Amino acid sequence: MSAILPPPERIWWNLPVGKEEIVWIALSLTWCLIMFAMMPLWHFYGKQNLSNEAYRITASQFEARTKAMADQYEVRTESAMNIPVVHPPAIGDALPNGETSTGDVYMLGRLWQWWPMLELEKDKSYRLHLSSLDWQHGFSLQPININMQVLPDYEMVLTITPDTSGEFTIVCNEYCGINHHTMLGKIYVKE
Ligand SMILES: [Cu+2]
Repeated sequence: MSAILPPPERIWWNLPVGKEEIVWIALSLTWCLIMFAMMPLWHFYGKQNLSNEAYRITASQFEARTKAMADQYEVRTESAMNIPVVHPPAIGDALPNGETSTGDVYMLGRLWQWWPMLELEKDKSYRLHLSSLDWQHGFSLQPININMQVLPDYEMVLTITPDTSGEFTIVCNEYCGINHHTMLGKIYVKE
């Protein structure tokens, strides 16, 4: 049989299916169903999902809250870029007015910086609020690899408990313009 002859008269879907083909279809269908079931299972048992919440907020509201926190809890500035380093109280810490802290800490993304820098304490919990003042940025905490999309008009709140002390760098991992590669931030975790 060659390609210059017309195809044989036959109805292909009435022909018997080869055994190998049936085996492959059964294998791929089984794998498909396993993967499908893993999506909800892994959501609950994989522990890779961040415990985050999202709220609507305007850029000016978020900027005002971030600035208020930075003004209140600034401990020093980093000489190179003059960015304040802020040491806010954690969830449950006693405040000077006798109340306990809700541990709300703020960090904003904008062209092209993460502001301010945070100094947190190991094994204490915080509610980290993230938003953007202009357009989309990506919060990527290195080297432990926490990733969040940071969008204007939305405030993402992550409940975090740093369990390792040291210096953690935040890089922007959503391309945001000519100085995207310089958009670096810092979180210090003290013992
Ligand atoms: Cu960015």
